[in-house]
Amino acid sequence: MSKTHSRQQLETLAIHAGQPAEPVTGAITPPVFMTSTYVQDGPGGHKGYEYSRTHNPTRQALEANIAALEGGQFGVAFASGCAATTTILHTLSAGDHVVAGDDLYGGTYRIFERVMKQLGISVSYVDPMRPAAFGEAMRPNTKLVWVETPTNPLLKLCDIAEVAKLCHAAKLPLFVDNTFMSPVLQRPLELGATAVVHSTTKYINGHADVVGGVVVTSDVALHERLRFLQNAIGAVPGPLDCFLVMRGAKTLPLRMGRHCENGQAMAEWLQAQVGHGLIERVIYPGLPSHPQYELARRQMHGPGGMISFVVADGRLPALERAVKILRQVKLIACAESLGGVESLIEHPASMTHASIPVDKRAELGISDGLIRLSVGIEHIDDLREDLAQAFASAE
Ligand code: P1T
Repeated sequence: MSKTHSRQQLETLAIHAGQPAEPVTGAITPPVFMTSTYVQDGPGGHKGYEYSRTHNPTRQALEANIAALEGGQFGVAFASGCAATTTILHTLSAGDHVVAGDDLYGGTYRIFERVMKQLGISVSYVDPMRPAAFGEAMRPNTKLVWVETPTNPLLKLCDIAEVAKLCHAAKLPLFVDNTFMSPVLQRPLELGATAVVHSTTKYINGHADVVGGVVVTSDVALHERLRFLQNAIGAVPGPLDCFLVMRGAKTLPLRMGRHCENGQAMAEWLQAQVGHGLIERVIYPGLPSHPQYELARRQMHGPGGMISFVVADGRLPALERAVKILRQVKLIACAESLGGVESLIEHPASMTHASIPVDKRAELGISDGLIRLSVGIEHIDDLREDLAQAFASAE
């Protein structure tokens, strides 16, 4: 990020960072460089672009834009959030060890357990709400610390600054998956993280039409290694996807404001129903009932649009009630993913977190009655009305 960038506000950076007018025509919008290769004058006679897996101007524009939003120097874009995670983990070697928070997106857990383990990389999972736990789990062969905050799906928080202190003392890089917050609501690099990871599929793109990922860091050596691996492994996003994510990112600050307003209003409405038969518990960092409400206020610039709630056993068991609700919603879509303009609802135990073994899910608290709601930016009255009619079906 240039000096000019650091003086600008997020609303401005979202629209302008990494996107100067195109030099040939003056086009205000970055062109989609839909090309696999670049013509050279002769061997080695290129203009800095040889092949699109290695360099693509549309991808570079996106990388610069997201880096500026996160307040980092370098962005490295990937074909998905999982591709970003996998490529990061390829900075490790057999025999290395990772300390990670114990509540993670199911696909991230699957990469740790069913992809990296086979390659000789081990992972210890710790309670992300207890920073000291990260220090206690570090071993001589620990090479990397990984957290999501808020976690997916239980919305536990991790004190990034505290964990960063422990990582700095141990000279370990701290990676923070900031997908649930976006750079608008949480600034991990400013809190001491080495790198930020995003599934851009979610809030950054925001329109449910792209799968993508990005890593942002100001660490030169890490950036060089990731840049090498991005090209060597090749999990790169196509130029049209990069263009779409960049277009989505222009309204990120505006959208996050509405996600927070709707999220807060929805969480309060749900909370008011606790104890009346259907809803047992609501988990949302903007509610004083969240066990880390104070940390949320300190670390986050807004509570976000993700709410989890637990349906109680009634005449029917919680699982059946949860399924009824998810089948009955009409405006809110029953679907995996989150962070788009449209509201989505899902059942972690059978959908996003089905790849976590049953006993592990039970241990973590991902119960059969747990429902996760990604509150979109529709009118809150319409969203509440839809949930109310779906709840009525599960009485
Ligand atoms: O889906 P993909 O772009 O590969 O991103 C993976 C990923 C990484 N990190 C977090 C915190 C995530 O939530 C995800 C993807 N999550 C979902 C698809 C979901 O519904 O939770």
